[in-house]
Amino acid sequence: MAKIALITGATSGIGEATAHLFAREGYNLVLTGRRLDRLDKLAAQLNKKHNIEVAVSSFDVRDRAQVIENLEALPAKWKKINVLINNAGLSQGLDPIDKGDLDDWDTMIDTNVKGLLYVTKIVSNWMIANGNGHIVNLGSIAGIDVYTNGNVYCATKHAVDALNKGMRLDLLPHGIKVTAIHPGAVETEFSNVRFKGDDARAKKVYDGFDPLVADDVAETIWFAVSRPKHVNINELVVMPTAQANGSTIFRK
Ligand code: NDP
Ligand code: 8X3
Repeated sequence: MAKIALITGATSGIGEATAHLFAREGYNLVLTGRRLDRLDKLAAQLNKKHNIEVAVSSFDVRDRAQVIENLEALPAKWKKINVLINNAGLSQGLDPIDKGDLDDWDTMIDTNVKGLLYVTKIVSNWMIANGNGHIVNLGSIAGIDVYTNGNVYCATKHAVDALNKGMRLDLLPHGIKVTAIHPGAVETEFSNVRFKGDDARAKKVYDGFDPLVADDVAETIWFAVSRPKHVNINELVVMPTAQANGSTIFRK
Protein backbone atom coordinates (compact mmCIF):
# COMPACT_ATOMS: atom_id res chain seq x y z
CA MET A 1 0.00 0.00 0.00
CA ALA A 2 1.31 3.43 -0.90
CA LYS A 3 2.40 5.67 1.95
CA ILE A 4 0.59 8.96 2.59
CA ALA A 5 2.11 12.41 3.15
CA LEU A 6 0.13 15.43 4.31
CA ILE A 7 1.70 18.71 3.19
CA THR A 8 0.50 22.04 4.56
CA GLY A 9 0.99 25.06 2.30
CA ALA A 10 1.06 22.99 -0.89
CA THR A 11 -0.25 25.80 -3.12
CA SER A 12 3.14 27.38 -3.69
CA GLY A 13 6.89 27.30 -3.21
CA ILE A 14 8.46 24.62 -1.02
CA GLY A 15 5.17 22.83 -0.30
CA GLU A 16 4.28 22.57 -3.97
CA ALA A 17 7.77 21.35 -4.92
CA THR A 18 7.62 18.77 -2.13
CA ALA A 19 4.26 17.55 -3.41
CA HIS A 20 5.82 16.96 -6.85
CA LEU A 21 8.78 15.10 -5.37
CA PHE A 22 6.74 12.86 -3.06
CA ALA A 23 4.30 12.11 -5.90
CA ARG A 24 7.24 11.04 -8.07
CA GLU A 25 8.31 8.73 -5.23
CA GLY A 26 4.87 7.10 -5.23
CA TYR A 27 3.31 8.69 -2.15
CA ASN A 28 -0.40 9.39 -2.01
CA LEU A 29 -0.91 12.97 -0.85
CA VAL A 30 -3.16 15.13 1.26
CA LEU A 31 -2.60 18.69 0.05
CA THR A 32 -3.69 21.68 2.11
CA GLY A 33 -3.67 25.46 1.79
CA ARG A 34 -6.24 28.24 1.46
CA ARG A 35 -6.22 28.58 -2.35
CA LEU A 36 -8.49 25.73 -3.34
CA ASP A 37 -8.18 26.42 -7.09
CA ARG A 38 -4.42 25.82 -6.91
CA LEU A 39 -4.85 22.69 -4.79
CA ASP A 40 -7.37 21.22 -7.25
CA LYS A 41 -5.11 21.99 -10.21
CA LEU A 42 -2.05 20.46 -8.54
CA ALA A 43 -4.00 17.38 -7.43
CA ALA A 44 -5.24 16.74 -10.98
CA GLN A 45 -1.74 17.23 -12.41
CA LEU A 46 -0.06 14.85 -9.93
CA ASN A 47 -2.78 12.24 -10.25
CA LYS A 48 -2.41 12.24 -14.02
CA LYS A 49 1.39 12.33 -14.14
CA HIS A 50 2.21 9.88 -11.35
CA ASN A 51 -0.98 7.84 -11.04
CA ILE A 52 -1.18 8.52 -7.31
CA GLU A 53 -4.22 9.37 -5.20
CA VAL A 54 -4.53 12.94 -3.96
CA ALA A 55 -6.96 14.38 -1.41
CA VAL A 56 -7.40 18.11 -1.10
CA SER A 57 -8.33 19.84 2.15
CA SER A 58 -8.59 23.61 2.05
CA PHE A 59 -8.47 25.59 5.29
CA ASP A 60 -6.77 28.47 7.03
CA VAL A 61 -4.33 27.05 9.59
CA ARG A 62 -4.96 30.08 11.82
CA ASP A 63 -8.57 29.06 12.34
CA ARG A 64 -8.63 26.31 14.93
CA ALA A 65 -12.23 25.25 14.17
CA GLN A 66 -11.54 25.10 10.42
CA VAL A 67 -8.43 22.98 10.95
CA ILE A 68 -10.26 20.48 13.15
CA GLU A 69 -13.38 20.35 10.98
CA ASN A 70 -11.52 19.87 7.69
CA LEU A 71 -8.94 17.36 8.89
CA GLU A 72 -11.44 15.29 10.86
CA ALA A 73 -13.71 15.25 7.79
CA LEU A 74 -11.11 13.30 5.80
CA PRO A 75 -12.19 9.71 5.12
CA ALA A 76 -10.58 7.14 7.46
CA LYS A 77 -8.14 5.85 4.85
CA TRP A 78 -6.59 9.31 4.58
CA LYS A 79 -5.91 9.42 8.31
CA LYS A 80 -3.17 6.81 7.97
CA ILE A 81 -0.65 9.60 7.47
CA ASN A 82 2.96 8.40 7.37
CA VAL A 83 4.57 11.82 6.88
CA LEU A 84 3.35 15.26 7.98
CA ILE A 85 5.17 18.21 6.46
CA ASN A 86 4.42 21.32 8.52
CA ASN A 87 5.32 23.81 5.83
CA ALA A 88 2.55 26.48 5.77
CA GLY A 89 4.06 29.71 6.96
CA LEU A 90 4.87 33.27 6.08
CA SER A 91 6.52 36.51 6.95
CA GLN A 92 4.78 39.89 6.95
CA GLY A 93 6.83 43.09 6.91
CA LEU A 94 10.47 43.83 7.70
CA ASP A 95 10.38 46.65 10.22
CA PRO A 96 12.14 47.54 13.47
CA ILE A 97 10.27 46.41 16.58
CA ASP A 98 9.01 49.93 17.37
CA LYS A 99 7.48 50.28 13.90
CA GLY A 100 6.06 46.77 13.42
CA ASP A 101 2.42 46.29 12.51
CA LEU A 102 0.39 44.49 15.18
CA ASP A 103 -1.77 42.72 12.61
CA ASP A 104 1.36 41.42 10.87
CA TRP A 105 2.63 40.09 14.18
CA ASP A 106 -0.66 38.33 14.87
CA THR A 107 -0.67 36.82 11.37
CA MET A 108 2.87 35.42 11.71
CA ILE A 109 2.37 34.05 15.22
CA ASP A 110 -1.06 32.59 14.40
CA THR A 111 0.17 30.94 11.19
CA ASN A 112 3.72 29.85 11.93
CA VAL A 113 3.23 28.77 15.54
CA LYS A 114 -0.43 28.23 16.39
CA GLY A 115 -1.41 26.87 12.97
CA LEU A 116 1.45 24.39 13.04
CA LEU A 117 0.35 23.29 16.50
CA TYR A 118 -3.32 22.81 15.53
CA VAL A 119 -2.38 20.54 12.60
CA THR A 120 0.25 18.67 14.62
CA LYS A 121 -2.13 17.90 17.49
CA ILE A 122 -4.59 16.16 15.18
CA VAL A 123 -2.15 14.35 12.92
CA SER A 124 0.16 13.21 15.73
CA ASN A 125 -2.81 11.51 17.36
CA TRP A 126 -3.53 9.66 14.12
CA MET A 127 0.14 8.68 13.92
CA ILE A 128 0.10 7.41 17.52
CA ALA A 129 -2.97 5.31 16.71
CA ASN A 130 -1.20 3.98 13.60
CA GLY A 131 2.03 3.28 15.52
CA ASN A 132 4.32 5.15 13.14
CA GLY A 133 4.98 8.50 11.53
CA HIS A 134 7.45 11.21 10.62
CA ILE A 135 6.86 14.92 11.17
CA VAL A 136 8.96 17.42 9.25
CA ASN A 137 8.82 21.01 10.47
CA LEU A 138 9.88 23.88 8.21
CA GLY A 139 11.97 26.11 10.43
CA SER A 140 14.40 28.61 8.95
CA ILE A 141 17.84 30.07 9.37
CA ALA A 142 15.67 32.78 11.01
CA GLY A 143 14.98 30.21 13.72
CA ILE A 144 18.68 29.94 14.46
CA ASP A 145 19.94 33.49 13.88
CA VAL A 146 18.09 36.75 14.38
CA TYR A 147 18.52 39.50 11.80
CA THR A 148 17.80 43.21 11.88
CA ASN A 149 14.07 43.90 11.47
CA GLY A 150 13.33 40.16 11.42
CA ASN A 151 12.23 40.29 15.08
CA VAL A 152 8.79 38.62 15.13
CA TYR A 153 9.29 36.34 12.10
CA CYS A 154 12.55 35.15 13.70
CA ALA A 155 10.72 34.61 17.01
CA THR A 156 8.12 32.41 15.30
CA LYS A 157 10.84 30.30 13.68
CA HIS A 158 12.73 30.04 16.99
CA ALA A 159 9.43 28.75 18.37
CA VAL A 160 9.29 26.16 15.57
CA ASP A 161 12.81 25.08 16.53
CA ALA A 162 11.72 24.63 20.18
CA LEU A 163 8.55 22.81 19.14
CA ASN A 164 10.54 20.54 16.86
CA LYS A 165 12.71 19.53 19.81
CA GLY A 166 9.71 19.17 22.12
CA MET A 167 7.77 17.08 19.61
CA ARG A 168 10.73 14.77 19.19
CA LEU A 169 10.95 14.15 22.94
CA ASP A 170 7.21 13.54 23.23
CA LEU A 171 6.63 11.51 20.08
CA LEU A 172 9.71 9.30 19.71
CA PRO A 173 8.34 6.89 22.32
CA HIS A 174 5.41 6.35 19.92
CA GLY A 175 7.71 5.50 17.03
CA ILE A 176 7.29 8.91 15.41
CA LYS A 177 10.37 10.59 13.97
CA VAL A 178 10.66 14.40 14.04
CA THR A 179 12.89 16.55 11.83
CA ALA A 180 13.39 20.26 11.29
CA ILE A 181 14.61 21.66 7.99
CA HIS A 182 16.09 25.15 8.32
CA PRO A 183 16.59 26.81 4.92
CA GLY A 184 18.25 30.12 4.15
CA ALA A 185 16.85 32.29 1.38
CA VAL A 186 14.65 30.38 -1.06
CA GLU A 187 13.11 32.22 -4.00
CA THR A 188 9.39 31.41 -3.78
CA GLU A 189 6.35 33.61 -3.17
CA PHE A 190 7.74 34.20 0.35
CA SER A 191 9.06 37.72 -0.33
CA ASN A 192 6.01 38.71 -2.41
CA VAL A 193 3.93 37.77 0.63
CA ARG A 194 6.32 39.49 3.06
CA PHE A 195 6.13 42.72 1.04
CA LYS A 196 2.40 42.33 0.37
CA GLY A 197 2.48 42.10 -3.40
CA ASP A 198 5.35 44.55 -4.01
CA ASP A 199 6.99 42.29 -6.59
CA ALA A 200 9.84 44.71 -7.38
CA ARG A 201 10.89 44.82 -3.73
CA ALA A 202 10.50 41.05 -3.45
CA LYS A 203 12.74 40.50 -6.46
CA LYS A 204 15.43 42.73 -5.00
CA VAL A 205 15.86 40.34 -2.08
CA TYR A 206 17.50 37.86 -4.48
CA ASP A 207 19.56 40.35 -6.50
CA GLY A 208 23.27 39.63 -6.74
CA PHE A 209 23.36 36.01 -5.56
CA ASP A 210 21.86 32.62 -6.34
CA PRO A 211 19.23 31.80 -3.75
CA LEU A 212 17.95 28.30 -3.11
CA VAL A 213 15.02 27.15 -5.20
CA ALA A 214 12.05 25.26 -3.80
CA ASP A 215 13.30 21.96 -5.28
CA ASP A 216 16.51 22.25 -3.22
CA VAL A 217 14.45 22.23 -0.04
CA ALA A 218 12.09 19.50 -1.29
CA GLU A 219 15.11 17.28 -1.94
CA THR A 220 16.41 17.97 1.57
CA ILE A 221 13.04 17.02 3.04
CA TRP A 222 13.05 13.85 0.95
CA PHE A 223 16.54 12.98 2.16
CA ALA A 224 15.36 13.16 5.78
CA VAL A 225 12.19 11.19 5.13
CA SER A 226 13.83 8.47 3.05
CA ARG A 227 16.42 7.44 5.68
CA PRO A 228 16.04 3.92 7.09
CA LYS A 229 13.97 3.34 10.21
CA HIS A 230 16.95 3.46 12.58
CA VAL A 231 18.07 6.92 11.36
CA ASN A 232 16.42 10.16 12.53
CA ILE A 233 17.64 13.41 11.03
CA ASN A 234 17.05 15.81 13.92
CA GLU A 235 17.64 18.96 11.89
CA LEU A 236 19.33 20.18 8.76
CA VAL A 237 20.40 23.70 7.85
CA VAL A 238 20.45 24.26 4.09
CA MET A 239 21.79 27.55 2.78
CA PRO A 240 22.48 29.18 -0.57
CA THR A 241 26.24 28.88 -0.97
CA ALA A 242 26.51 32.66 -1.23
CA GLN A 243 24.81 33.01 2.16
CA ALA A 244 26.50 30.05 3.85
CA ASN A 245 29.18 32.16 5.47
CA GLY A 246 26.65 33.15 8.13
CA SER A 247 27.89 36.71 8.37
CA THR A 248 26.90 37.32 4.75
CA ILE A 249 23.17 37.59 5.12
CA PHE A 250 21.13 39.19 2.40
CA ARG A 251 18.02 40.91 3.62
CA LYS A 252 17.03 43.83 1.47
P1 NDP B 1 5.28 30.52 -0.21
O1 NDP B 1 4.68 31.85 0.10
O2 NDP B 1 5.64 30.23 -1.61
O3 NDP B 1 4.32 29.36 0.34
C1 NDP B 1 3.71 29.46 1.59
C2 NDP B 1 2.61 28.42 1.71
O4 NDP B 1 2.02 28.55 3.01
C3 NDP B 1 1.51 28.62 0.68
O5 NDP B 1 1.13 27.37 0.15
C4 NDP B 1 0.36 29.19 1.51
O6 NDP B 1 -0.89 28.73 1.01
C5 NDP B 1 0.62 28.57 2.88
N1 NDP B 1 -0.02 29.38 3.91
C6 NDP B 1 0.32 30.63 4.33
N2 NDP B 1 -0.56 31.07 5.24
C7 NDP B 1 -1.46 30.08 5.40
C8 NDP B 1 -2.63 29.96 6.20
N3 NDP B 1 -3.05 30.94 7.04
N4 NDP B 1 -3.36 28.82 6.13
C9 NDP B 1 -2.96 27.81 5.30
N5 NDP B 1 -1.87 27.87 4.53
C10 NDP B 1 -1.14 29.01 4.58
O7 NDP B 1 6.57 30.43 0.75
P2 NDP B 1 7.66 29.26 0.95
O8 NDP B 1 7.35 28.08 0.15
O9 NDP B 1 8.97 29.90 0.82
O10 NDP B 1 7.44 28.97 2.51
C11 NDP B 1 7.14 27.67 3.03
C12 NDP B 1 7.72 27.57 4.43
O11 NDP B 1 9.14 27.67 4.37
C13 NDP B 1 7.27 28.66 5.40
O12 NDP B 1 7.04 28.08 6.66
C14 NDP B 1 8.46 29.61 5.44
O13 NDP B 1 8.51 30.33 6.64
C15 NDP B 1 9.58 28.61 5.32
N6 NDP B 1 10.85 29.16 4.87
C16 NDP B 1 10.94 29.87 3.71
C17 NDP B 1 12.15 30.39 3.31
C18 NDP B 1 12.29 31.26 2.10
O14 NDP B 1 13.31 31.99 2.00
N7 NDP B 1 11.35 31.21 1.13
C19 NDP B 1 13.37 30.13 4.07
C20 NDP B 1 13.16 29.39 5.28
C21 NDP B 1 11.95 28.89 5.64
P3 NDP B 1 -2.19 29.65 0.80
O15 NDP B 1 -1.73 31.06 0.63
O16 NDP B 1 -2.85 29.07 -0.41
O17 NDP B 1 -2.98 29.42 2.05
C1 8X3 C 1 13.10 32.79 5.37
C2 8X3 C 1 14.57 33.04 5.24
O1 8X3 C 1 16.43 34.59 5.90
O2 8X3 C 1 14.52 35.58 4.82
O3 8X3 C 1 12.82 32.08 6.52
O4 8X3 C 1 14.36 34.87 7.07
S1 8X3 C 1 14.97 34.60 5.79
